Amino acid sequence: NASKTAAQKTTAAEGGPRKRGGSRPAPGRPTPEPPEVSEPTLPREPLPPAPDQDGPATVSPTGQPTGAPRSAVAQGGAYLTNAQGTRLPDSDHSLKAGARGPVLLQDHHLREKITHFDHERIPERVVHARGAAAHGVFRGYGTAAKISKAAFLAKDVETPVFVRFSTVLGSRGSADTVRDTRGFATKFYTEEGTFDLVGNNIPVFFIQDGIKFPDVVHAAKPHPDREIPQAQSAHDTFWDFVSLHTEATHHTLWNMSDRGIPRSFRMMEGFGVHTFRLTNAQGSTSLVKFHWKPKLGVHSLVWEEAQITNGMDPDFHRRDLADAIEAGAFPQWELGVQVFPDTPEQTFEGIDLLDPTKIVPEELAPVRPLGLMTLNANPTNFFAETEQVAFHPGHLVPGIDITDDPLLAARLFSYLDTQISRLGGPNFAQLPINRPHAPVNDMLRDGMHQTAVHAGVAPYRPNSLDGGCPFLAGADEGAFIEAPVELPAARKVREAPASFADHFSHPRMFWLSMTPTEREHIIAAYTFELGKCYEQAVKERMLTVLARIDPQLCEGVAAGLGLPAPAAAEPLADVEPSPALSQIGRTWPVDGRVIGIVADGDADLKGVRAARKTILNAGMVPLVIGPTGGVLGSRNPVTVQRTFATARSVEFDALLFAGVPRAAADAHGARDAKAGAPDPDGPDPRVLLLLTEAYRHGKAIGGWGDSSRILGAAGIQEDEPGIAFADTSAAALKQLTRALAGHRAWDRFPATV
Ligand code: HDE
Repeated sequence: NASKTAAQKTTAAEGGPRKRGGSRPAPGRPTPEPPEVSEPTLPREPLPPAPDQDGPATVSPTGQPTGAPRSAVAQGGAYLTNAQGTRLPDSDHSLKAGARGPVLLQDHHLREKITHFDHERIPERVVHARGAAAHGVFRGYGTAAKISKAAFLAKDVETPVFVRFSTVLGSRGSADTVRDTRGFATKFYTEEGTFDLVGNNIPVFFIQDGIKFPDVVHAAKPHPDREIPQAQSAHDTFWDFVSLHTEATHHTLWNMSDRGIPRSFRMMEGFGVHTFRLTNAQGSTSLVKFHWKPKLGVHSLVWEEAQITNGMDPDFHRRDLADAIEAGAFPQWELGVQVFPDTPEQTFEGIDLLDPTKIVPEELAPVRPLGLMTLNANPTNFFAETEQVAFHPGHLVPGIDITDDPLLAARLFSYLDTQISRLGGPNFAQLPINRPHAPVNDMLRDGMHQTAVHAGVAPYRPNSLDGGCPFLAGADEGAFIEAPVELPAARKVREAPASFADHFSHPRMFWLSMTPTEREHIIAAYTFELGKCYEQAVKERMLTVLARIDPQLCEGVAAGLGLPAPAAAEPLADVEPSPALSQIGRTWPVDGRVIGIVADGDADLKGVRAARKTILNAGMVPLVIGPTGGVLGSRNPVTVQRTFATARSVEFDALLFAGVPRAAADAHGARDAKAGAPDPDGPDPRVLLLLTEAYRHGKAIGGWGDSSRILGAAGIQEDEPGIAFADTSAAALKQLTRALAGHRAWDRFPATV
């Protein structure tokens, strides 16, 4: 969000003080200027007691508000009560027969407190268990009326949304930066009912028919005997399945590409995957594929960076999203559609639109923008919102309908079914996060966790006792009427259309669309994953699959595995590349990028202060990395935000050196087990590690004064790509920012394919 001042964007990412509870600034309302923030070790006054430590605060004993927002604290009243509202005198001691005596079964407060605790967890999602979410708004550009009558698209209106991003394979507590597909599910609370766009960051899927979903998920989940490995596909059962089941080839190739390890949820595309059918006010229909395009561009981690991040900060993506929103740097995506004529064949340029393993290249059908989504508020409570949100691809509104994609059909069944076991019954739509914003007037009654008190006696139709109410709506009253699609006369069969048998033309198109660097990454990813398999037969079979995509890919992976590369069994598909699929070669806004400024007490601190200001003004986040917590310098000191002990390269998009910090002989963590105390004249080894990792990961590295000396210690040449040293901090930053716009110094990566 370029309109926010840079300073407004820094509070959370700099580790600054958090607001208690949720933050929901109204869109457009400025976030207050952040105070200078510090490493937690900086001496300071003790924190004042939190309101709940300080006695009754939010409401007075007579229930009068005292000023603090109720939503910001856990307590809704002055006194602790049990679940029945009875005030409690003690919540720390069980009721006992004497201080040293047995605990009494009659202690209802004890039983209620422990019983509730015992049931605090609900089953995690069978897939997409780990996720993070945010609230926001979607504003239609009002350009969709020609193709859809859905009011939130066709009119220039603002619709509240809730978006949940997720990994697919890992458990709720798994790491964020694993190689996996990411879920991108959006709930639009429209005035005509709730519309859920339950998509992924990859536009194709492993299977063409929903009946195969348990197979692919069983193969990809950890092995059932030892339950390893967690949250990844690098194991035998996954590769066993996908090497036999070649319709998974396209999706797997995307997973092995950089798309499988996104830099941030904010930098991912989203796709509806299936083809949908839109209907306009005149009743004409068109087929569409939904796309989310991130304003910050599509960026990925590099593999080693992703692995280090899994250990350093398993919550990396979750933290990144929440910090950006809390700091006012609201992530944005444009929603767009590729539009195709709704012909009986349901194909476009020979591509079967009902086959979810195929894409339509954007060069053939451009993505037409329909509106802009801005995520501007973090959830107040993870469980109530992120965990309990229930998406369903069948939550549709007038103007948006499904097609006969056989994968979508199974999903339409599955999501309702899964919510019943996950959320404990059929009334999950009454949970606050799932409640439609359109008025609900259904005849669904009773069931587990019913929270509505339905009046009246006639929840049935027809009735006379409620005066015949409620009435049925027609199209003019906004009813959802399924598009009256002609169905061909057909036989009942368990078959797929002939076009579904093509499993290789689109993987080949994807491969051909990649730059040499991206191809290197793909070869390395397959080599890693197959190298983790124990079964030789699985590796060999997978190589025969890769040979059908491209011989270079197959040879590269075979060489890494130490196996012979088989030749393709059939001629390779003759396809054109689609340049839109590559992530490399364009420039993007540097908004929200994190620059680590390395300095110690001897550094040019005036330059550090100036650099901080310049970085903030450019909408980026400066983090000063110093030898210890506290401050650098005494007059006009600079606050240290990360220390050599707490910082790791993965947190930064670029590094800026204000000097070359030397190793302190007594620095814990700076000593090598074998070498003992580091060379007192050399750079601190932890800083050297920062530098070498950032370099290996293609990050921009710069500095001023004589700080370029540090390059020599790491064996880096000053004239290499993405290396930006200059006389002043301003000149170095200028070069550094230019390099950052391309995301990484791609020329630094080897490209032999
Ligand atoms: Fe899902 N999927 N899925 N899926 N899916 C679920 O629903 C399922 C598929 C996707 O953040 C589950 O509420 C079947 C494609 C997302 O809460 C479950 C099939 C796409 C999320 C389910 C698919 C997705 C889910 C588990 C094949 C991309 C997370 C918990 C027929 C277009 C939503 C839940 C969230 C979640 C079933 C295939 C995306 C079990 C049977 C294709 C983003 O119902």
